Amino acid sequence: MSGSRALIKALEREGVDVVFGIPGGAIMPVYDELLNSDIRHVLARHEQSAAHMADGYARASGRVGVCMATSGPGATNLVTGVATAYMDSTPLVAITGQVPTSMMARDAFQEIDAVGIYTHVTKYSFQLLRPSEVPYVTKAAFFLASTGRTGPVHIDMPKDVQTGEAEMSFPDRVDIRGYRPYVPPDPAAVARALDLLLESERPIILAGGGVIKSGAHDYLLQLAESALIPVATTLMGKGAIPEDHPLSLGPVGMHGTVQANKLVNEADLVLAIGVRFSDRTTMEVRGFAPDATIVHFDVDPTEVGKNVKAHHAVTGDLKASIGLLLRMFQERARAGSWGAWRRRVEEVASQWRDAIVGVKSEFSPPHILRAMREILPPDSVVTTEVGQNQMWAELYFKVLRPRTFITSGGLGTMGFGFPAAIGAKAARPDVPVVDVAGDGSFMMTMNSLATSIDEKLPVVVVVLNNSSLGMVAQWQRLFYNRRYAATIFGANPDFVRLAESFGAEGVRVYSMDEFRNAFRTAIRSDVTTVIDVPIHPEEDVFPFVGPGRTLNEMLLGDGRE
Ligand SMILES: Cc1ncc(C[n+]2csc(CCOP(=O)(O)OP(=O)(O)O)c2C)c(N)n1
Repeated sequence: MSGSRALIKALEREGVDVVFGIPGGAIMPVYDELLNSDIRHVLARHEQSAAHMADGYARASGRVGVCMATSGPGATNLVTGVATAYMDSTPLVAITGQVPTSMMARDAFQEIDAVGIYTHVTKYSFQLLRPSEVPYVTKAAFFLASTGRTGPVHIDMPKDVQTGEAEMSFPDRVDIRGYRPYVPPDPAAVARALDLLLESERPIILAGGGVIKSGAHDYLLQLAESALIPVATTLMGKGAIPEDHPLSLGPVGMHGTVQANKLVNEADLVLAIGVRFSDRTTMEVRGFAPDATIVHFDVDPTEVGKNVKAHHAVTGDLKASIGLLLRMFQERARAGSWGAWRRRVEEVASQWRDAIVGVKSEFSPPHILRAMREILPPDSVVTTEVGQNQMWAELYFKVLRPRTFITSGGLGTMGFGFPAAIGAKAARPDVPVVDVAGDGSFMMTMNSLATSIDEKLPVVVVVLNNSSLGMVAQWQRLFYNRRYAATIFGANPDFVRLAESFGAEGVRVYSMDEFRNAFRTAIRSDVTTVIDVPIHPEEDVFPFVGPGRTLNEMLLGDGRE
């Protein structure tokens, strides 16, 4: 059997149903073999978008996303998408073609040291050198991507490895020396965490993306409800608890909610679960929860103490750890504790829960996002681009289910949201998928309109159109004396006609009523719809914790701090 046939067979054995990519000379044998398979191929229009599609697919489904590109420029174009996945721990397998082994290290046409590049943005980068290695390496790639702290894995496949023949044996499991991803929690460490929790007077849970990835959200909710502890999240943790739940405070951070930022800083214990304490979450780290004992649960021991000193840590499988903590809590629970803290939490939360701060009109992004939530069924998937659009979504779109909010939290990649939405739609054709976009970000990957039409993967793009690189302009308004260096667009395309030229629907709205009508229609449409929402160019996102500030130094946009 050829290496290409073995690769496709190995993908089939992993249950892969869709691959996102673009072919080229150095990967043609694999593409040819794809024609003999039931695996669907979704043709992207730029490899970066192919990787974002695989990422969106993976995050929406909980499965491993697969993307594919040719050597050289295909491999380099794919990198941003793979790096985005790496920063957000998305399980991905990225396959790149490579020049034949006999041509390697000769600056052959479209040769690039892909392993050298990918090593820095993946859990592991494999280079195949013999066809017989294909089954094992593919199995190992999926195993690495989907276990422990999940993440992208790269396979570089020279063309002669694709065409070469070998006796293949497909392993059912792989054993990778030194890699033991499943670590059960240490019961003594969990018991100590519970002691600290029960000794505390003002506990708060900080839930991160790890809760969603590990599937610990049900245990988390039961723990919060049995103990009546408030739950704040990170940006990546949105959806770890339904955000309309009375115990949910929303996200913490640069653009966190007032209640979450305030209460994290008043807490005397932070139960941090599956978080990496990103600087966008903690802000000035010396002022982060200054009076709190930090108890950190994470699958990845290298996260403990990396950014914030943990007083106590429990490392290992997060779902098992939180499940055990819940059981121990239920065995030892004291009734009626934390009453004064609960009253304080409710006092702050009730004041701010439904607040919209610092907007210029009733037709502003926070109102748009609220209207989206009212209209969308709870299990709809929302992706975001990067910039103000993302932060408005963070603040004002309440996520009700895990895996329904997909955003580039770590790398902050403009252009992520639209292809990620298309990937999510491939995973969840049964639910509406919406990308909350800025005009700048949308212009980075809007050629994916062709993919969404061709492949019948309809999504809705809501372009919050301020004719500028809004987030950078906001910083210029606040910190650079309104000096707009390279942030104001002169000529934006007409997004309605642009959409129509691809065979998509386009509509422009000027009021909340028009938006609601257009959005209701769009989420039922069987073609992609771009809704252009011209907004006031100086709408800013608030609350805002400025760089170098602590979480309780929030700007509210109306002169208030
Ligand atoms: C690929 C990439 N380039 C540059 C940036 C820096 N950056 C962050 S936000 C932003 C502006 C985004 O503009 P737009 O997409 O229109 O969204 P808005 O902030 O207006 O909502 C820029 C340029 C980035 N995050 N990603």
